[in-house]
Amino acid sequence: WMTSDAESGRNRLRFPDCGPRQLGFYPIVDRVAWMKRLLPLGVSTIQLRIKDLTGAALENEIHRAVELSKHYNCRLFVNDYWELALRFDAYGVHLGQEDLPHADLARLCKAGLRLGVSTHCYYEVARALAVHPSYMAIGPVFSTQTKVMRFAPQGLAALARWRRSLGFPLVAIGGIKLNHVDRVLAAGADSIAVITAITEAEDPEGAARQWLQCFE
Ligand code: TZP
Ligand code: MG
Repeated sequence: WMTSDAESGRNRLRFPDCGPRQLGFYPIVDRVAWMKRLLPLGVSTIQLRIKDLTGAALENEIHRAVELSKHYNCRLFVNDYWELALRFDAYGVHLGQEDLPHADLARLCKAGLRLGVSTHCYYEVARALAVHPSYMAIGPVFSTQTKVMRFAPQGLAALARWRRSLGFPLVAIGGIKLNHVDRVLAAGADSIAVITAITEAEDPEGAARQWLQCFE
């Protein structure tokens, strides 16, 4: 979980990769109830992003999510709650830049959890590089109503530039709809993370099936 830097001789964190299966279609949901609908369809990467629970309700939700993810052999990234992810042995954790200083990254890494990090600009990519995450999320690619963003949409050209300079798996996020998939993948994303394209779809299961087909 540590690698020795040849030049400086110092040890550095290195989070595990996500295995040979592409991260692919990567829905982000806020409840186990969503996972119960999506995992049976073959979704193999998912993020549980809870912003409205605390205490026992939060713990229970994350615990059940981890159990369900193991049952379906799905890679579950827990957003924010890295200690609960550790306690329940989740596949991985997804952290924003503001979370990084508060998380015990060495402990997470040593325990073998994967780490995804959000990035929105050059400076944040540079910070993410320092922890050698399992993937980097690049966003927002397009404008999104789902989260108040301090950053303007980066667009496909920026995504393609990041692809040329970064060897990490790249997860594109932000305002991405089914009709964008070909262009986002052509720009070099390994995976596409979406919230409303699924959760606000008239037929979320039908939409998820279509997304999964795009990655086959
Ligand atoms: N981080 C960057 S954009 C975003 C997050 C959490 C929201 C993505 O939601 P949507 O509905 O797919 O635009
Ligand atoms: Mg966060």
